[in-house]
Amino acid sequence: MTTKILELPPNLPKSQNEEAGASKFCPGCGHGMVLKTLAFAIDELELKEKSVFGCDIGCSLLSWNYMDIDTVQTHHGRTTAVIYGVTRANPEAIGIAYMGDGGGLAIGAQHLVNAAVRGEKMLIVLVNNTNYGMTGGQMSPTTLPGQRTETTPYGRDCSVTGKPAKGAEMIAAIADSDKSYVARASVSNLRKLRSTFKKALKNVNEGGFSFVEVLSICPLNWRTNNVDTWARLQTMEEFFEVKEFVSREGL
Ligand SMILES: Cc1ncc(C[n+]2csc(CCOP(=O)(O)OP(=O)(O)O)c2C)c(N)n1
Ligand code: SF4
Repeated sequence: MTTKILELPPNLPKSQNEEAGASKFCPGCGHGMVLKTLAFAIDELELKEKSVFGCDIGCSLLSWNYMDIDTVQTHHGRTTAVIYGVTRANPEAIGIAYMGDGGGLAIGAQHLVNAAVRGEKMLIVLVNNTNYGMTGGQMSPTTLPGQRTETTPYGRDCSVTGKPAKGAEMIAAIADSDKSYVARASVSNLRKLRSTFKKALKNVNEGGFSFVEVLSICPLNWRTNNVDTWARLQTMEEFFEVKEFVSREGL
């Protein structure tokens, strides 16, 4: 019986690289879930051959060989600019820029704002785990009020740091609503995340700009067990509204 189970092929999307080997993310990390869900959405829309994937610095760079599609790895915060360079050079391409909240909302914020205002033909996936994951868990723009991190050991004090940045709300306010898709989803509901990615990719395939923020988990730096990790994600979902902010008919 055990042998039979071991013989079953893994349920991997075609757009995921089978030869990448064991996941490089920490056990329980949200990045693997987001990437696999994204790969399933690419498969479903048959966009694998047209897609170009860009990963940022941060834990997102661990996806450098994760997708079985053309991939480029860039400097921290610059993935957005590199990917819209790709789609400007090749307007047929589906550009996907994959980054953390630090890459998108701190060091790469200027590119994010300009890509949204100009309606660049691309999908930006911003994985919000409320900290700088790769460098050991410092405060990021999206760290929750009162959240303890390496650089806020007594909890984030918003009277000193300002309030957390709400990426999807900001992009919804500046993006061209005629050609944009803007949403926030969560790794707590992968079925919903997949349909969100599908709408976002369809919008890009039709020449639009898409932004999907995904609320994700970082048990290593949060120092949380399973129960506390999911409780933290629930707190995030209360603070960061999970919904579609901008959409259009036909997606
Ligand atoms: C120009 C530059 N500044 C700082 C760093 C150091 N650095 C590497 S990863 C990182 C934080 C990444 O956090 P985030 O973008 O939120 O992604 P995560 O690791 O959480 O997925 C920083 C500050 C760098 N690589 N390059
Ligand atoms: S540090 Fe956090 S975000 Fe990075 S791989 Fe580990 S769990 Fe994932």
